[in-house]
Amino acid sequence: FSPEDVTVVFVLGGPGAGKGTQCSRLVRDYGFTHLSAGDLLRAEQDRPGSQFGDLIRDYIKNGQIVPMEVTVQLLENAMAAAMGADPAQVQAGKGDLSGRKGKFLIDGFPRKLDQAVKFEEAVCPARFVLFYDCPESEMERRLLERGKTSGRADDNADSIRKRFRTFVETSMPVVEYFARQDRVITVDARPEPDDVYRKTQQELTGRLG
Ligand code: UP5
Ligand code: MG
Repeated sequence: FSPEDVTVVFVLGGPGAGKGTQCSRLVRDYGFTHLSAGDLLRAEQDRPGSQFGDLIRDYIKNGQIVPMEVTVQLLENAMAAAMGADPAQVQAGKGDLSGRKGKFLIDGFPRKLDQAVKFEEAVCPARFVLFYDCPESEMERRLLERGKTSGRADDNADSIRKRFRTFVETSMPVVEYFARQDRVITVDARPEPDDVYRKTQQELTGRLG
């Protein structure tokens, strides 16, 4: 996809930082398409006939990062579909996406340095990164609370601990990589959702368009 036609913003932050919560507000007000890598993986896991179902289930439960071939493919397909193209045609190199426009929030991806490099090379460079910064104690509180009703297989104390470890060891280096390139907007994720959103909007002023 060409960056002239397609706008990509990566939305990053630890597990439970509020990425999904803020993305839904941004979708409402700015006309983005929201693509959560985690949601796409969970949908693929539950898709009858998926060859990756068991693999995805296993990785998510253990808070580990699913091999990027799977995730990049799901994101690319979802982007093509959102722009009205047939993903199968695009994969076969036959779909013509030139001139199609799209604005995407890519939530929870890239989580590993090689994914960041690969995606920007193979799919589309990101405009910038929105990073929601939240202490672990607060993220843990939110996830345990959500776990009472979410049905998510990774919203339990054991999986949460593993997700935090992966975030610190593997995903924070991605944020630091973009920060070294001056491409990160950091937003304090501790306040109430509406306050975090107001801050997000202030930071975005002048950076979209
Ligand atoms: N909440 C939100 N904002 C709040 C606020 N300001 N104050 C108080 N409460 C707030 O929010 C989490 C909870 O907190 C909700 O109950 C919300 O109401 C409340 P949410 O907006 O859902 O936070 P989010 O950051 O989206 O949390 P999520 O749990 O989705 O983050 P993860 O990054 O852990 O989950 P994700 O779905 O992205 O990934 C899950 C797994 O998929 C990964 O662990 C990994 O195994 C796999 N994965 C990959 O392998 N590769 C990928 O590229 C992506 C995922
Ligand atoms: Mg989420």
